[in-house]
Amino acid sequence: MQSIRPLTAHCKLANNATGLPVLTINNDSAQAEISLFGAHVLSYQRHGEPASLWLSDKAVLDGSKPIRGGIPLCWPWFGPSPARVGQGKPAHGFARTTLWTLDGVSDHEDGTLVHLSLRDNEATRSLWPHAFELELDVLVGKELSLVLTTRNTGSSPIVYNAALHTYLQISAPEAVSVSGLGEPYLDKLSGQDERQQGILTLSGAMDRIYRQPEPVVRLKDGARTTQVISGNHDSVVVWTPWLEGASAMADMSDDGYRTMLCIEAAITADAGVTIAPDEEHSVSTVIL
Ligand code: TA6
Repeated sequence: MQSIRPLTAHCKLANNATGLPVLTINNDSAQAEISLFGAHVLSYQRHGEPASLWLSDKAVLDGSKPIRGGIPLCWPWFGPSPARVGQGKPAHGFARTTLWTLDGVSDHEDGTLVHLSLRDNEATRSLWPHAFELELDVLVGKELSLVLTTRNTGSSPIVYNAALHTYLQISAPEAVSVSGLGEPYLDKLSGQDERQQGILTLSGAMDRIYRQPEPVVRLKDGARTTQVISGNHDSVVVWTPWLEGASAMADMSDDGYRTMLCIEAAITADAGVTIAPDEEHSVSTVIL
């Protein structure tokens, strides 16, 4: 890290080895790192506990591609670009590969609050021809809380999809189970609609959109339980690439799949969410 600039008693801004600005937070409850490239939470760890988030040991941190791990923000679409946007645009949108503006950091009793924003510009309009203001509020405390707010600053309605694509750290796939996902899901690997029977365990590649999740999804990993509490989403995505997927990715070690599981608060409905001019919509997740 170079040119370190203290912003508050508990937060510093510095450029990483490749020049990307990264916030480092270390307060009474936890430590975390947030890259301004993508408004991407790279790490979060409560003091005295194992890390909550997984970051690939091969993650590319120079701004040349999306970062593998942490919490990428998929916005304003999820997955491949939908027909209404035009095919062939970057997967998961452009929020995760754009440099955001740091609007403010403040220390509070319940943690350190970071406010980041992104407005439309020539580059974003070339991919998505809309006027918008996107804001991310991150609270780093005994819990990690993210609120992603989309504001329509244009004169016609906008439609968006999104995901807070959270990579959770696990000890081993055999050690974990997930509850609170609800029953109906789309299995993206087979393209079939299925129903979850009981709690979810892991035994192979999985890419699922759970369409009626409970507000709290619980990841049990041995004696540890992590709660993912989300709001204003329409689905929860569960993804693990397993060995076959991991070995096909340049930015993940072959055995990387053994220590991560994505549980993502998402807006995945084809219709997305429509926001009228001057209106806004937020989607949120809390890792507890
Ligand atoms: O959230 C699951 C997913 O959409 C998968 O289909 C999988 O490909 C993953 O995200 C990672 O996408 P990325 O573009 O980051 O490689």
